[in-house]
Amino acid sequence: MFTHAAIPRAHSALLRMLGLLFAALLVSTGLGPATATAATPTARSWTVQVGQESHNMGIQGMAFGPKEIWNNTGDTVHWNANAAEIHTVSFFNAQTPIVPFNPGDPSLAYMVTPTPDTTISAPGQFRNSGIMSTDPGEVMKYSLTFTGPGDYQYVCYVHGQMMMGTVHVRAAGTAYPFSQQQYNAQANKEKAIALAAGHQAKAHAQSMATKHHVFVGAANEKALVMRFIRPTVRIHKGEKVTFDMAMNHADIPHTVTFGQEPANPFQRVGNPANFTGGDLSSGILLPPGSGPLPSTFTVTFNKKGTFHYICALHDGMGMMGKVIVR
Ligand SMILES: [Cu+2]
Repeated sequence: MFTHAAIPRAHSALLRMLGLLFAALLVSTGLGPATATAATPTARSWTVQVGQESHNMGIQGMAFGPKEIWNNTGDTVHWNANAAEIHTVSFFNAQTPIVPFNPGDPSLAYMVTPTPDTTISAPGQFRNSGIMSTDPGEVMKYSLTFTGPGDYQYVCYVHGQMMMGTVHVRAAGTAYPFSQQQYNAQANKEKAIALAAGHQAKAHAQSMATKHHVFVGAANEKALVMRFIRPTVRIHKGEKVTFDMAMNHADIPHTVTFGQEPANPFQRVGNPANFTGGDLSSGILLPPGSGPLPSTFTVTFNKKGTFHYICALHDGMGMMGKVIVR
């Protein structure tokens, strides 16, 4: 398991970003009433939640809460990280398009690089939060003051078209259609929708899993399940277990890693055809149809014992399991 103490922060952040390679296919609330800012006496500030998660982090939602807000010129919007999963708040344009997230590609560095501006005056201007998460060391809060009217569309580059939002900015003095409390209620609704979608994906995977066929996460267009589905299986010596990405209908990478976690999660370690304990790792697994990397990992257990494993990318969210061999 990676810990913040064991490896440098930048390394950890890179690995977590790698944990979201290709994810592009696919918020508790309430900071109280809006308050006036010093810059403009009548300006207000608004809060939007970024992502949502279940209490145990096993389900990660892919929505802004709320997805749309209406404010006025001079107002400021604060986006608050609301989950361990990484997200961005990105006002994109033709030069900084929404394409599959791959932090390893230098031409996509714009996706993970924060812009220094604190204001935006027209739709089409590029602004980016960088990687947001409740994890220490990542961006917890991102703020922009809107100095011109328009409909500003933004995206989370990590999750692409599945996670978009809009800020509608009108002339100063225009009546506000909703209060922050109403937006908070909308954010709670977004959270409930995302968690329900995650529970549904998990339940479906559970109905298909067997002791010889464990699903490595599950995902749909609203939520990611950061769990092995049947995390504990009991088998006999000489039997196989297949770890399968097939329940991920959104692109998300995972690993199956026994023993020592390799420094590079892409690295394959050990011989899965004859596992008798020690270090064994699948390397990065991707959902079927997501590219050249494998979507399954089959292990033959040739020794009695209890063998613990993790997803090297998401163990911090509790993604781990065990195989008990008798
Ligand atoms: Cu994982």
